[in-house]
Amino acid sequence: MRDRLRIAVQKSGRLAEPARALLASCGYAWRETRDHLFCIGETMPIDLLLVRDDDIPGLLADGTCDLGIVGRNVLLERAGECVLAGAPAPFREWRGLGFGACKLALAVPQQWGEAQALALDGLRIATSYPALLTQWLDERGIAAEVVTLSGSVEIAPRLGKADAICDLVSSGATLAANQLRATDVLLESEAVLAGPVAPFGDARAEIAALLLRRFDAVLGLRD
Ligand code: PRT
Ligand code: ZN
Repeated sequence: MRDRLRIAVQKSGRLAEPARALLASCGYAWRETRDHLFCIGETMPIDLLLVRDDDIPGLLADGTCDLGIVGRNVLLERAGECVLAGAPAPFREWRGLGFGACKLALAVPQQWGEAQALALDGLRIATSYPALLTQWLDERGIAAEVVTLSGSVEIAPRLGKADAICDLVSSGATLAANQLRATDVLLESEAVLAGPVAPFGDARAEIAALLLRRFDAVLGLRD
């Protein structure tokens, strides 16, 4: 039985500041501990754990954190890994939060013609999202090779490591700088509040409900 809610938030990076701003606009105030990894809530029984975004699904899965603020792309990739391994994901999206918008898109060299861009069979596609890409290819019966890279995906075609890529795009400037163009969008992403599949069975349920009401009020005002 737990009577405080623990939320995992990105420590630094694109979602870190807007996530804290959203929590603050809900009337939530906190103080950081000396290690800068844990924040103790002062106005609500909620504590924050500051982590890398990639760690958030795992922290939800093992119960270290109750909720997390993370990109839908990261959450669904981990969910996809679970499904490919034959197990249901132990977490789900609770709310879209309206910031951190981007697309997971397939991109091909700019000089490719339309027909070539559509014929993905037999090609190597570099990505940091192998589960989402594999699902997408399988749904379409496309037999392409998924090349998993942890970073610098956009440069893979120029290095000869892949023919096409599947990566996050926001402004498109990085694709253009690498002479690539987006063809298909696999996922429309934004930051989401992620939580368990089943409701909490203790005092955390009430705290989570209060936080959700405040999120909804703040997000409603922003629309
Ligand atoms: O350190 P940590 O592991 O926590 O952070 P990180 O470096 O893995 O993540 P971070 O902070 O870069 O991104 C966190 C989340 O922000 C992502 O998971 C997405 O949900 C979201 N997001 C929104 C983006 C972008 N926009 C984005 N543009 N994540 C990455 N990018 C990349 C894009 O792939 C490209 O390489 O930024 C580059 C610039 O994009 P363009 O299209 O504007 O040129
Ligand atoms: Zn990361």
